[in-house]
Amino acid sequence: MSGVLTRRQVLFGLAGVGAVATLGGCSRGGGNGVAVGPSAIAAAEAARASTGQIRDLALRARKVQIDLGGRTVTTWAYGDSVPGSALRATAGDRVRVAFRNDLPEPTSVHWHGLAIRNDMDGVPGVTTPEVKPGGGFTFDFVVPDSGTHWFHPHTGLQLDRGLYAPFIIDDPTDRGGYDAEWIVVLDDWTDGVGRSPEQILTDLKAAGASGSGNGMAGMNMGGSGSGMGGMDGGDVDYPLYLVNGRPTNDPQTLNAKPGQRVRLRIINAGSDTIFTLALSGHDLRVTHTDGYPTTPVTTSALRIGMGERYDAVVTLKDGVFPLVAAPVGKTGLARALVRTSSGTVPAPTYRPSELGAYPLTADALQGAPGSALPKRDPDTVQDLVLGGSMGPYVWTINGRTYENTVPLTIRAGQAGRLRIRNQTMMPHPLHLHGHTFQIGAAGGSGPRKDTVLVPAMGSVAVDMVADNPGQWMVHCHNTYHAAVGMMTRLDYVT
Ligand SMILES: [Cu+2]
Repeated sequence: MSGVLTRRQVLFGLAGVGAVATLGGCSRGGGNGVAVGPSAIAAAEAARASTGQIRDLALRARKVQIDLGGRTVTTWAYGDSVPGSALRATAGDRVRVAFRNDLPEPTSVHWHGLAIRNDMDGVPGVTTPEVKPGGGFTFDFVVPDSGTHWFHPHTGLQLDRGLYAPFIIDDPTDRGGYDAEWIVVLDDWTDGVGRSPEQILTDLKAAGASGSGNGMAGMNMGGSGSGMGGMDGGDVDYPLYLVNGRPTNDPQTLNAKPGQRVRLRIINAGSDTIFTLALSGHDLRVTHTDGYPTTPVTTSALRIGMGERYDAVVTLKDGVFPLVAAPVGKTGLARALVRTSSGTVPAPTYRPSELGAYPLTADALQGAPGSALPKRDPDTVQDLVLGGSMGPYVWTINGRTYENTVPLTIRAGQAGRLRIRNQTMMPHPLHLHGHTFQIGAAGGSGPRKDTVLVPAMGSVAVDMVADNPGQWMVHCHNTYHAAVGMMTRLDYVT
């Protein structure tokens, strides 16, 4: 790695510490200025419903060589593979993850979608110490949330390497209703094939500074994957798009029998790519988003932003069927193959007609009965204005980058409403740590989520309850947007 990257990453971490220091709240062990400290975090942990089961898990970040369709690529990953092996636990388990960093740089692990204790959230400089090369950290927390979740670093651009893996939390009351389960992880891939993530960011900044960025680099007007002509999906064209770490010329084959019902657990681990997903010849019956059950909805195609998860049940037909994810506004495809009998495999470029259907997004979903937050008027209403541009390459929340952010605040027990307004020409997946929110009003029909794709020039209001004290990141889940500042915090205050 270049010295420039190391320095930039250090600055990235220090920016958080600096911003915290100016709050002047009571300090706790790690130099953290959170106004609601360790005792509140411990009390919240003690109050979490627990199965009493302890689950010891191990995780190692390391440099690995992987095969991408016949090309040997060196990247960073969890364990031996991309994605890393899924971790699994049951809601209410106390999970202890012995993490070891064998990367040449400091890293961190964020448990995306799990509303766990703040000091285990894995954000260096805010919640959890970074893990030095050769070092380790034991994460120790009760997992409250069943569903399809995942984990990744919260350090620089590391997510745009191979550092991601599913974290599946089983619901002991789930009646199932399916014969098999497939985890489907989508990603946009450059490391070792195209430019490095650091070079991509350098290029985006240079193009932005020279004026050649000026909106154009992000305006992929082809709209080939979008089903909505001209939709601006991201800033970066990637050489490869992957399903479960495999490119289209070497797809994974998922085997089952005709008539079987399979639960797909779909995770978008991409850094700069929204995908539209379809299974050729099949409808998808969407049952969950971000781990929470929804009223089931049948759709031909599903749009999924970075960080979002959807579960869908499919009843399989007889044959061979591409499961295809098209990058919105970009050229290329990601795919796996579903095989229930003999049949011809369509060409790698084959686009199922289902991709042409209007894709389902979270705003078309309703939360399942019992999934809503208690109906309640908000005690505090706060705005998040998403701004920025390609030239200069700067992305902001409330007009500020993270190093100058003015955190949102809330008191423990309050109901909060976040009004998110996107004033840019591209969608941003906004992610809140440590909580789920309800789209629309608490007690309404909207689904519960932790990541919401806010349309270009659109707005979304979400309600949440301050039941997990600490300092929590609120940020765009585009890796490059977050790296240049599209992050803020929600700080509990007394
Ligand atoms: Cu963004």
